[in-house]
Amino acid sequence: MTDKTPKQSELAGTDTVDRANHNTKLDQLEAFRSDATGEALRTNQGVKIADNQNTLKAGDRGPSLLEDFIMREKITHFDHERIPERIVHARGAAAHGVFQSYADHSWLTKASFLSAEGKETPVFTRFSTVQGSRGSADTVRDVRGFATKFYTDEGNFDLVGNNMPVFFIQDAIKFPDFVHAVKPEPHNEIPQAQSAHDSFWDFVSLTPESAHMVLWTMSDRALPRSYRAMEGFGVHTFRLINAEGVSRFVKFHWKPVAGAFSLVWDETLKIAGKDPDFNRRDMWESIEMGDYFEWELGVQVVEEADEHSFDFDLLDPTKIIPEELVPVQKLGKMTLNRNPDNFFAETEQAAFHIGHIVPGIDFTNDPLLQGRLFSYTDTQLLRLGGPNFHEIPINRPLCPFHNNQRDAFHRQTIHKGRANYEPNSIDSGWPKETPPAAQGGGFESYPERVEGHKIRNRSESFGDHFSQATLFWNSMSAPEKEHIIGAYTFELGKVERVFIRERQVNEILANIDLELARRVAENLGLPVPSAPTVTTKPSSVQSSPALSLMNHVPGNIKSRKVAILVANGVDGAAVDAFKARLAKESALAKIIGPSPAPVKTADGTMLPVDAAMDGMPSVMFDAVFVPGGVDAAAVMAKSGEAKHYLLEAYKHLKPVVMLGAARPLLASLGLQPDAGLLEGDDVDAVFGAFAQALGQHRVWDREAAAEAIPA
Ligand code: HDE
Repeated sequence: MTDKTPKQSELAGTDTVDRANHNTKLDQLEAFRSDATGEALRTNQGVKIADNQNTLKAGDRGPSLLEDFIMREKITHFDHERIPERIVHARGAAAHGVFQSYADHSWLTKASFLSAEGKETPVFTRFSTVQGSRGSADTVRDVRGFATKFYTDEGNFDLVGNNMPVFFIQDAIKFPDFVHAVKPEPHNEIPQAQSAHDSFWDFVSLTPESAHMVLWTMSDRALPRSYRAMEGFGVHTFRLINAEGVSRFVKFHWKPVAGAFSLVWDETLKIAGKDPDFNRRDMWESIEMGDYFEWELGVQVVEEADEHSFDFDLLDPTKIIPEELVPVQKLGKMTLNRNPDNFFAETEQAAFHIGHIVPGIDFTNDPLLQGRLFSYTDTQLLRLGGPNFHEIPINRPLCPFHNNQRDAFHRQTIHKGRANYEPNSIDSGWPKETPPAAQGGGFESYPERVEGHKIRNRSESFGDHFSQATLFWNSMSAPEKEHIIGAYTFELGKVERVFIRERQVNEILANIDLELARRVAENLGLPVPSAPTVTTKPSSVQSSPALSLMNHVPGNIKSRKVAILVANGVDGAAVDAFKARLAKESALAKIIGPSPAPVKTADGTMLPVDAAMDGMPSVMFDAVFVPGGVDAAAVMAKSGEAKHYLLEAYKHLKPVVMLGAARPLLASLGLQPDAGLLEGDDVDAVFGAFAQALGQHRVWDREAAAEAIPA
């Protein structure tokens, strides 16, 4: 490990255009990045290999010889290539980037990465789904992990959160039960990457503390359109501590610069088959194009004196602090701007741990958080093969680290000193402790006063499981409520045991909202509950606008993807004009044809096609544009595939635009007019309305009409 801390300015702000130069800089900073360009093929012992095609044999057709150390080394290494996947969050993708502090936040924390305006810290962020295996599809209904490693100049700080601000359980001891219940069932390992099965609903219907989080997972939050369009949350209450030793409670938030918006359910099912790498690909391709992912880091701050002034317990991880009570204060911005060079070495071997904190940050007694402090190191010991996982390049702090820990599997550091203990005089006492100080001092735990009897008990203040679930429900828009009802109906409809369906409806949903319970019960053909089974004091906040995704739509069309449907005879000028308008708004276009072959425009020019309709179906896009051209419109009018493309986009509430000669095609589809179904003679006539509709993400008013369209 070098003692030289890389300057983030040397890492940041690069893109593919500058990739060669960028990589050269990284190679200088990070000697562990390997580039084989111009290098000979060698064994792991450094011997040059003359023949990588044939095993050593006794004669042309003879048996292979055991002495072939080159073949044996290669096959042995291959046989051991896999490591255990993460027990949860196995499916994920990650990117490098930079965090930049907006200001000197030293009134709040002495953490040095937040100590100055513009201060930059390298980061690595991994997004994940929870339930499925490493090879499962991206777009399943699930919580998304949102884990960020800040390589600060005082050591690594890992913010290991989710895209939902609460959790299913209150105490870590229930985690194995919860995970067993949600994972594929033990007898047949079905279903993959889904919670729609008996054991999950059995557990959550018997565990009322899960009601709030299950409601989030039945909402559109569980179907993100893009990682860039998700909020992130630290979930637990943490402490931030300043140089004077003043501690304040905080909840961490990531606010996406792009806004927050989701896919629709039918779309997610189709994408899971047509492009299982949908979210991963979106992040990879966007970063390669220089279209970076950005979030603002924010905190809700609660003074120590106000710890008990809420109608919930700050230590209870099934509760949010409504943003209407405590606003989110922005601390800085994260930009993910560089893809990993190697998935396994970086994304798969990344070891996040809620216990990786730096001076100025500390824990609270949230019993879920406390249990996590044990789990994350423990899990890496097996997954990454021993206690030296911190030496794997992606996990190494970028600041120096020296101590007297030694040996164990895969040790890489070669210690030069003669003393591996402390105190010592042989090495003049080095490495030495650093007393805590305002800045740059050693880590010091917040001296919270703690006393109590040794008991296994749940605090009474953790006893309300429904008031915030009701708050979430009340904060949803009408379409979002319909989606939640649809999700419960779908999931419980997959539950074979009717008594589990009934328990969820009667003992959980009826306590959240009777109308929700009624609608789901009717859909499932169950008796409708007439009253809650528990009495809940309503939340002090009636409705929280911050909870509805409708209040997070971007309003612009930056980075949105539009399919331009073409065929021979297409109006090439309209294609160009539309693309130019999209480019001006930083939106993206792909030319989609009947096949991958180029098409001939009406004026005889050859127009390259990015993909065929079946190669890039409408579910890959946010909107569809049909440019017109008499011959092209005639081709499409006869094409079932083209009509399906348009109807599917319509069904998924996407803006659909038809120009010129394509307008009769729109009429032939017999769709009910709405603000996202646009037609006109030229691009200028429709573009404003198109951008307006797409800026709202989806045409929500269309939903009832879209139900008539076959899926
Ligand atoms: Fe995790 N969790 N978790 N978790 N978690 C893991 O660590 C665990 C919890 C979260 O991209 C594991 O390295 C326990 C809450 C993320 O690599 C494991 C409990 C939150 C990731 C583990 C929780 C999370 C993990 C599996 C209850 C949101 C993926 C592999 C006490 C605040 C990180 C690994 C990545 C991963 C344990 C609850 C988020 C087994 C015991 C609450 C984002 O250690």
